[in-house]
Amino acid sequence: MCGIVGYYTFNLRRDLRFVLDCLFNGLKRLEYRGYDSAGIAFDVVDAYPLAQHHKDGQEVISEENGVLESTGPLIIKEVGKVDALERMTHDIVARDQLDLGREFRSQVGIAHTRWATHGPPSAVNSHPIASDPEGQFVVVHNGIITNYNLLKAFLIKHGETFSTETDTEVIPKLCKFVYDRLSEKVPFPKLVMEVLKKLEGAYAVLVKSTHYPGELVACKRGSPMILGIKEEPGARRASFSRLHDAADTKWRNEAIECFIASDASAVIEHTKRVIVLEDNDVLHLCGGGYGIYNTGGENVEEAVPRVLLTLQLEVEQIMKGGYDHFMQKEIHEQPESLLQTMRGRVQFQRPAVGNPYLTQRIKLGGLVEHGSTIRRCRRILLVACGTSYHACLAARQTLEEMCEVPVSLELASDFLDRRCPIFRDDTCVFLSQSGETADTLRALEYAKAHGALCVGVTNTVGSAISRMTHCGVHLNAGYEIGVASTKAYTSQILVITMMALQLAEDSISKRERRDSIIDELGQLPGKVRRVLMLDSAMRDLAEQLRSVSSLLFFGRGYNYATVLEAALKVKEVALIHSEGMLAGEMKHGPLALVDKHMPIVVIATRDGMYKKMESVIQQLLAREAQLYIVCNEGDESMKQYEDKGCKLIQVPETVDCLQPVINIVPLQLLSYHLTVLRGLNVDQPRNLAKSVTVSEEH
Ligand code: UD2
Ligand code: GLU
Ligand code: MG
Repeated sequence: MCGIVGYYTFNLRRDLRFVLDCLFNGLKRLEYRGYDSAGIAFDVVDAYPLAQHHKDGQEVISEENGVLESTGPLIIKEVGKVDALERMTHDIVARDQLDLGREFRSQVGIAHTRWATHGPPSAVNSHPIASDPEGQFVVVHNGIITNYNLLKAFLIKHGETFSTETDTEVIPKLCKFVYDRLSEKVPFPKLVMEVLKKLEGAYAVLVKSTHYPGELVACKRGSPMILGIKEEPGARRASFSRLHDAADTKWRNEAIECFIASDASAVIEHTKRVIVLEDNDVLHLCGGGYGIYNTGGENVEEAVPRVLLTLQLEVEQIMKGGYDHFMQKEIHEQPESLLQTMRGRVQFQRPAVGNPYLTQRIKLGGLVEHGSTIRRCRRILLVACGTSYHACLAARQTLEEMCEVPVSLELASDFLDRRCPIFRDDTCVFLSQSGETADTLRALEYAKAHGALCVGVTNTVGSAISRMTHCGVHLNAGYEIGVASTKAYTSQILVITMMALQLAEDSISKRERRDSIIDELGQLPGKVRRVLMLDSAMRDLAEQLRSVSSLLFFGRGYNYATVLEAALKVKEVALIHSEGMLAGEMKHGPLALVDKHMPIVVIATRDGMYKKMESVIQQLLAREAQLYIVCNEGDESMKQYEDKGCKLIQVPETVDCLQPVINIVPLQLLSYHLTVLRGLNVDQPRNLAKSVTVSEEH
């Protein structure tokens, strides 16, 4: 959830303007994750100033050290958007007569976008949060410290006073508490490790301190964080092998520039060389070098090796690429993203009849080893939150049909609340676009501890879920930035469907059905491209519906998921009350809501539910509802409803179990256009974050 940005440089002479630009650009890249407030802290005094000599009345600046300074940083924070914070910062810089052109030899800047969990969004509760007015320890934090109450009570007993309502404040306070009681000074990371011992919960944290000028410590557990290292051509990579402190002058001649962030999007414009920090890692930046230690290891004083990866991600990839909004771009990307999800995994041509070696038309590399275990399991549980849960619902029937084992669906939070019984012969599948969704992650930990086989389905290689599961499948749908998930949803449905097909590959009786589904997989991207041509029709529809106070969706069978997902989209981005209803439940309550003022979208594409949906349409018409019917192209019998004032949304036909992939697309477009027409923020709906990496205390 939300974002952390850190900037560290040594021996590179960067001016203040550059430092501020790095921090603010980084925060802007992370905006898509959703946030309610933002803040930064940066040095106004150089920790390693250039020494000044006077020679013949001329000032000469040399690289040897001047006096080490240790003044608190400037901290600026406010509720609202990063842009506003940036303007405010420049006003303060001007007011304080700070010179933007002044070069720093060393700079430690930290920045944060907050999605409040403890304490309402306010300037005071925003991060960075300091231990005291002098800013002896200053911290930014993503995540939740679950035992903060105990720690806070402890610190208050020892005379500390708290100025924020956040859980975060215990971190800088504890740093100061521990520091004040040291008998001799210890290296900065060592001090932070002492504090970490006391913390429970999830965090990604950056700490800077006046007691350790020109040093930065970063640590993480549960929340993501990466380190980008910019290497000058020919530069030697200065990594420490052991814990050490700034007094060690060995690193004084090296130059280094580092960018720390919650994800790669904030780093790649500076460098493609990154290290993904692991849980319990403590990163120390000091002088011209860096060291990574792990508190889970045997010897915390010894640096742990971490691979320096080269990112393939391009800046353009995360830009809007010609579209007005990310959500719009991602909706239109679906023909491509679906193809990517299938690439290298599906044999689109039917094998020659009688060839026994070519029956395997689906190959999900990640499931090969565990396939037989999954086939033998007692039941399959699909665990997810939000949109990912809807994808499970859409594909559940196919999984049941192909595997012939009970498949149950679990909302991750409810699964944990109930402490659902899990057995060693269960297979639990965890779906999350980001792979970092906190509730899903906790559910995974729980199921793993109970001995179930855990399978991940995520869009993010290297994400927590991807790493923690026994096996799994990556969506390969490409970066998804819009907070409202669109292309990940359709790829998720596809992946579970492919999983079902692969698990049933030995079944002769299901062969014909399997082949007909796989044949349609090949047609799917083309059909989705065709349904996207409804864009302007959906815009017109949005125009008609823009001021309704409520919008209902009715569907059943495979398309129960479609109506839940469509309603979620309309709620989360267009901020219109909306509900998706199982049409089979209509008579058990919802029908009471229906009158001539109620707009209702009904899914009546041709599948086993078609007749039942027709009867639903008739009952709704009898109550004079305004109907919008999603039906197949060329469905003549639906035309009669057009004459009765219903509007038809005609979509290409595919095999029943893949129809939800097509049906959701016009409804995604509808919610997108509703949002734009209502003048709302499409990519960052209010109160929502892209990856919800905090859960309600479990
Ligand atoms: C892998 C490579 C792909 C290409 C292909 C060639 C990766 C990430 N993918 O794709 O680049 O070389 O092979 O055949 O290197 N996994 C989990 N949990 C999850 C998701 C995945 O444990 O939530 C595991 C999975 O079991 C597998 C690995 O991660 O061992 C890669 O999964 P994948 O879906 O990317 O695998 P594949 O074969 O499509
Ligand atoms: N729990 C912290 C707070 O409420 C951090 C929230 C975040 O990750 O942004 O301030
Ligand atoms: Mg979501």
